[in-house]
Amino acid sequence: MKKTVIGVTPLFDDERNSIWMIPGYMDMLTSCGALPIILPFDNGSINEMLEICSGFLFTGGHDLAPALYSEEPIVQCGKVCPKKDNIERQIFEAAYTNDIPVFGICRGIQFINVMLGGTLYQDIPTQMDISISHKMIPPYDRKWHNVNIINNTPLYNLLKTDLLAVNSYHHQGIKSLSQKVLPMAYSEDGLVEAIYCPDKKYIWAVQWHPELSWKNDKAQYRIIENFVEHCK
Ligand SMILES: [Mn+2]
Repeated sequence: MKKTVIGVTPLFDDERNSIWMIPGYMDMLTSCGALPIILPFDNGSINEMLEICSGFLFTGGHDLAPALYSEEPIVQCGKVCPKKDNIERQIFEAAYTNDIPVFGICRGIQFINVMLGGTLYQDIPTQMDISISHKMIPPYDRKWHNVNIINNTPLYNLLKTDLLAVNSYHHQGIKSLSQKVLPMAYSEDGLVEAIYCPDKKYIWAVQWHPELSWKNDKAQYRIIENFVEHCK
């Protein structure tokens, strides 16, 4: 049987002026039987990417440019990457229109929310009254905080649990939720940690990092395996 090809949005290293990738993104997809490919920053090849790829993984990385949700950056906003914002916007719009499966991780959940009209906290510690830290210290394959999974959401139906311990490495998060998505999980301090698009075959995103925990966390592996199954 032919492998399912999944396009992975590129990470960009500003210092080296180079594309790079965290191996976990590739390895977890490979382990689930897919062929992940790192996509280029090539706005002229979106149609070809759609022909080749059965699904797209939106990776972590730089902060989103606040202009994408009509805000000026605050000083605590991190470095942005217009190249990544740009290519991801075009891939997402094409995938959304053509109902191609999409999974978003960390920046990915933030990006999808913003593309569909939502907004972000530019810096959680500055802008939110929070009770837990969302920026864990290594090793990152540990469980760091709990999320409450909402009953009868696709995530609940997949894992059959309403409590999940996850890792957490983010300083931004969803502020206003897009009206085109529904929440699937909240952290105990009220931050949206997982979403899906009810009008699409499969668009899911999580605020945590399965690419760093899938090896020793069966629930995270199952989430990624489920994404790959939907791409077939
Ligand atoms: Mn978190």
